[in-house]
Amino acid sequence: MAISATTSLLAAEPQPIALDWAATALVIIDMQRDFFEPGGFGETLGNDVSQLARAVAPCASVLAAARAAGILVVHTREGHLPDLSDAPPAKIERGAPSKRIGDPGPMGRILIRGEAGHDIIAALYPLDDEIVIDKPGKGAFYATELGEILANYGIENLLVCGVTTEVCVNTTVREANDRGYRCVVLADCCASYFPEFHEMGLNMIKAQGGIFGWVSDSAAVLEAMTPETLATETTNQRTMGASQ
Ligand code: C5J
Repeated sequence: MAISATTSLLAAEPQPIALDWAATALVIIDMQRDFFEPGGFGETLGNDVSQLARAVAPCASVLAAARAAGILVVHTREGHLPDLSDAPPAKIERGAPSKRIGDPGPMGRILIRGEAGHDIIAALYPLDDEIVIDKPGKGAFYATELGEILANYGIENLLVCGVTTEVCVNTTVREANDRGYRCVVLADCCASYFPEFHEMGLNMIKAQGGIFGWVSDSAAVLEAMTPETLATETTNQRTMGASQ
């Protein structure tokens, strides 16, 4: 990887990774009311939605740091068109939820674009100039413009946060891995309705020498990404360059 003025080393497993922040995007997956709040899609599936709350504060701290450092921020939302034309019948019919996708609920129709439940939670709400990708599937690359946008910005590395670890986070990381991105999943910025799936979802990414990518956390990112750290890295690299 080319060393640039904005490259620094991020503590991660299975090994630290050098990230060029200018080629890195923060991707925040599906932090929507439909997954976090009672009456939404997650709860209709029988899940304890309170399990996801632990990821919010760490993710908010990384989001604030990324904004301060000028890192590209991308938010995603899982959901469907009001006429359900982008929702496969196999997805709608599956299982025995208390309400199905498109049914009316307390936050509007379940998992439908434009409804209150589809919106991103207040603590992580996108700024007006941030990219929001609406996706009909679990993976953020499937049937979206994400790949084209990342290419236009020269992005090579993704810091990935969001819910749920083993479903949309894992699917997106696998899609990104096949497209050549280096993915770093931030463990405490992700959550699952099933803590054991969260752990295994992370293990699957970092096993076998990082078969799908790396796992790090919010503290490591905050240390590596501050404007001061970036300035120090820049100074170090200038010094190294001068002594060569
Ligand atoms: C799920 C997601 N779990 N965003 N969606 O259905 O992970």
